[in-house]
Amino acid sequence: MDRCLYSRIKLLIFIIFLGAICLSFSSKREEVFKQEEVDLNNNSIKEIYTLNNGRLTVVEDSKVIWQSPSEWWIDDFVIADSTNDGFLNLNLSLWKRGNYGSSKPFWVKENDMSIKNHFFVYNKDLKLIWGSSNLDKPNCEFIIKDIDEDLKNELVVIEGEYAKNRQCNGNYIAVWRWNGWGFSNEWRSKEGSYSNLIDLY
Ligand SMILES: [Ca+2]
Ligand SMILES: [Ca+2]
Repeated sequence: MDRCLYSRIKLLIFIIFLGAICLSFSSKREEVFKQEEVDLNNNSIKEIYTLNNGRLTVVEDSKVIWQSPSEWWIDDFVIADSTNDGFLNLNLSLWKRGNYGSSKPFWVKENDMSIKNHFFVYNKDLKLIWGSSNLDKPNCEFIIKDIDEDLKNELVVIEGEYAKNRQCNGNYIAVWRWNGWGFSNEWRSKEGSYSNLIDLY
């Protein structure tokens, strides 16, 4: 990893530790309302993105143009160019049953129907362009930001572990980068206790 990215990640971790100390531990899961106005589809009319109780609704010109399935729970959404093609994406951290959707590979005999965390990326037309299968470690928080100033965004996440009480305790910070067909892991921190990544915004 180049020195610039490494030093920025060290700074990021330092700020997160400060954030954790100053702001105490706030559970991201409790934050169930978020609203943003963005013209993602580039038709000069801003859409209103409303996350309420795990469900995301997109309204444009008073009409619902997209809504997440009722059986998903969405933790958070970020509108940012995660694929570095110059266009904004809708990026979701969501919980759902089933490792795969309709595209289950033929060599997988049974779909894992436990509820697990996934990361989905939509294009400007709100079409799914990439969706993870079950993540090995759930993301407690994520941001999409150019942390090494190479004019390309990175996906920075706090990874936790699956727990019965749905509490997400951050154990690692990880940096991922879009590689054209998915996200490659660039870096992962030592195990620790991390939270409040969102306060870096
Ligand atoms: Ca629009
Ligand atoms: Ca970058």
